[in-house]
Amino acid sequence: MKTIFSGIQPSGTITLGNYIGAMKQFVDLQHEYNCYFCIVDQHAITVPQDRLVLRRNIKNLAALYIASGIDPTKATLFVQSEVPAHAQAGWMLQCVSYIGELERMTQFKDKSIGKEAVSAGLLTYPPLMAADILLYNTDLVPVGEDQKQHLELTRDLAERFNKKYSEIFTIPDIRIAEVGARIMSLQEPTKKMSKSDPNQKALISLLDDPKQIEKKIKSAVTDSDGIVKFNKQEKPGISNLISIYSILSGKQITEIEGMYEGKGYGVFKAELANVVVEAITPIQEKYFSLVDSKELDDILDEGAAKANSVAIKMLKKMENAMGLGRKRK
Ligand code: ATP
Ligand code: LTN
Repeated sequence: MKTIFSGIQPSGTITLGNYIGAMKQFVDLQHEYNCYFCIVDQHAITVPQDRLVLRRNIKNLAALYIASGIDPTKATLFVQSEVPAHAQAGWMLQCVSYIGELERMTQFKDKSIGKEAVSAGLLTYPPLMAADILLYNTDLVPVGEDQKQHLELTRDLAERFNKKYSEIFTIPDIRIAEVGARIMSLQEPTKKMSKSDPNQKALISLLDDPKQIEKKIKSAVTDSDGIVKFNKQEKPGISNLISIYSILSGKQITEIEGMYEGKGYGVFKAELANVVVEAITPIQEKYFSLVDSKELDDILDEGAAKANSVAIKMLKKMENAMGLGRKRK
């Protein structure tokens, strides 16, 4: 069985973008692959986090993984900081990364724009991500489109390490969902929907209640011609809403365009709100029964133990290849 690794940051409550672009894919893939799904809390602290909120978000995310359909008896679900090999391997991979290539990462540029102080961790985030992936002999990494550049760097780092030190890493492939790889902000439809967006109206969180969902969709920015037609370039707002409708309902885009011909945005938005509520209500019900349970802690303990036992083997290979420590491990 081939291996999959992917991670989501506990930097807020996951959005419809994370669900459609990442989690929904994970659920489908868990039956065919040996899967590791990670709550990447060490990535989340590359930007300031409140300690208590971060702890809450870690548990929330774990519960949402399972509520969305991840089966912990099939996939290994764990918290990154509970497997120390990630930070250790991340350091070694930082030492094979060049500052120039890290500065070219668009996520680094986007997140540092206009900030007075930017952490060094925000710059050295990609080698930690590479460590996450490479520790598990990963064959495939399912992510949203925004992570493509980080994955290309991961592949470069693995090849560089293999050439310079020892052929120990599997070169991972990237898998991007065919549709929904980039769900856009409801307020600025040319920007991706992000869970850490300070403007709550720009995102739908998986824990929003039906009233909030209805309100946010109603106030989503669109053009003013009132025609429900998919055209990403000229009508990015309505096209984003049509994509969400299509993915969550299973209906083709052309079918949706036909259903709302001549009806205007009001009717379309009201029905889209129903589609979204219907899709996420069962997830919320499962989430609430899990989030503060001992069952969830047990799942994460077991996940960390399994991940540790696998990751430590590759970490030792890396240390041997680079000559760290006094003797062969
Ligand atoms: P942050 O706002 O803290 O940067 P984020 O919402 O961008 O977070 P991540 O934790 O960085 O989310 O990403 C988790 C997964 O969700 C990744 O695979 C990422 O590619 C995917 N993803 C994030 N945003 C979207 C989006 N708008 N559409 C589709 N996929 C997305
Ligand atoms: N960088 C990713 C989160 C992430 C990840 C990973 C994704 C960290 N480590 C390993 C896939 C594989 C993000 O910001 N979405």
